[in-house]
Amino acid sequence: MERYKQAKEMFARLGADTEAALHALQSIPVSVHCWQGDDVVGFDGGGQASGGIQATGNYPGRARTPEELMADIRFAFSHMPGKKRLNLHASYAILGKDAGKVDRDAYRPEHFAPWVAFAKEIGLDGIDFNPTFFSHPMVKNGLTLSSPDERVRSFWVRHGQACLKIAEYFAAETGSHCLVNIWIPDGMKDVPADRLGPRLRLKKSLDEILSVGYDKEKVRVAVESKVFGIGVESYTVGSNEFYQNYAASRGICCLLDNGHYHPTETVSDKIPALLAFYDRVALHVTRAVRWDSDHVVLLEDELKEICKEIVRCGATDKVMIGLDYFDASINRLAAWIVGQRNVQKALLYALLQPSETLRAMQDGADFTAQMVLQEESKTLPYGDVWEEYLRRNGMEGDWFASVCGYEKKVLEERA
Ligand code: RNT
Ligand code: ZN
Repeated sequence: MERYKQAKEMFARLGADTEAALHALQSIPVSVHCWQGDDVVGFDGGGQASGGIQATGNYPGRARTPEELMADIRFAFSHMPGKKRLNLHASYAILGKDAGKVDRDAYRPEHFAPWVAFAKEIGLDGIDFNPTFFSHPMVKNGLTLSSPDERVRSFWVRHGQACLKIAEYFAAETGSHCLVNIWIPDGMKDVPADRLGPRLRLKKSLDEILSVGYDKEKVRVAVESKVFGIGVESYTVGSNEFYQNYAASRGICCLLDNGHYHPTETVSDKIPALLAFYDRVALHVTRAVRWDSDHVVLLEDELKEICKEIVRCGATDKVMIGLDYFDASINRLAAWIVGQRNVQKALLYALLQPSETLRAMQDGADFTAQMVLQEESKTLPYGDVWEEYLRRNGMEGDWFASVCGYEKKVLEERA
């Protein structure tokens, strides 16, 4: 408390309001991915993730059933401050008596009813959704929506359509919008002979999915590009240029995953570029390390830069923040909590910038003062404001000790 008071004064001197920042932080939703809890396996029989993504490691305690995953989410979320949404994949359908009978192209809202009940029970802000175009026998030769095989292509179109209906159900039940993010693994390991054909088929497939008719207020559709995947290094059908043009021409939005670009490209710079044209931008916050795009989110410079852009563009309600990483080599709940808290920390850091002053300096070409203020602000006591945030959220205890206790009591029993 004492430290917070001092910090408040120090920030005020540089022109930042800690009370306003704490207030704002409390209301920015972060959509937490369900798939960190079980290494992207899901419950519909797909098994280990495929399609150029991979969860490596075999730390004990992976959630194997909906009950286990829900218990883990309930526990992990209790250590995540702020507003939370749940980000589900279609492969997390709870099929019950339809298991083995109903395939992904025919999933219905009822297969997700337990998730809705769960989201309500733990008081979430909403549910977001992802059709699952991987880990399934109908992925043929690495292709789904861009497949030249009409049986394959149409199967995945039906899957996309089914997911829009399920998203409408989520929105109706939760009273909040539902972001539907389309990512497909389609690509080639080696030099393709035809780069246009698959893209034209993808375009046609997406149009067919969107033609199903859905409530555009409640269901927000996004497309997620990627530069390459494991085993799909030479060509990605759903590239950045393809999806940005697709989204712009169809009135949907882009999802930027910060693990999906060339190493010197930054999502922080792409956010304001897109906001000049789009009402909304969706994010997958992750951390790329060499060939992997999905390491646990740490409090790094680019994460701070991303959050600064969201805040100083006045876009906290335009940028839909979601998490996307999966680490099977460490305690999965700790991984979850570390990543979610780091996004919150980076948002707090951004909210505590003297943004207006800095902007005026830039416009006045006072670049020296701008640099000085930016650098001075870096060593202000953000940690003390963060501690106050945790205190106000009733989360000032030792969360890691609590996770270790859960590991002993619950996770180790799953062996
Ligand atoms: C893959 C994409 C995609 C997935 C999730 C599981 O590279 O980032 O978003 O990680 O849908
Ligand atoms: Zn992603």
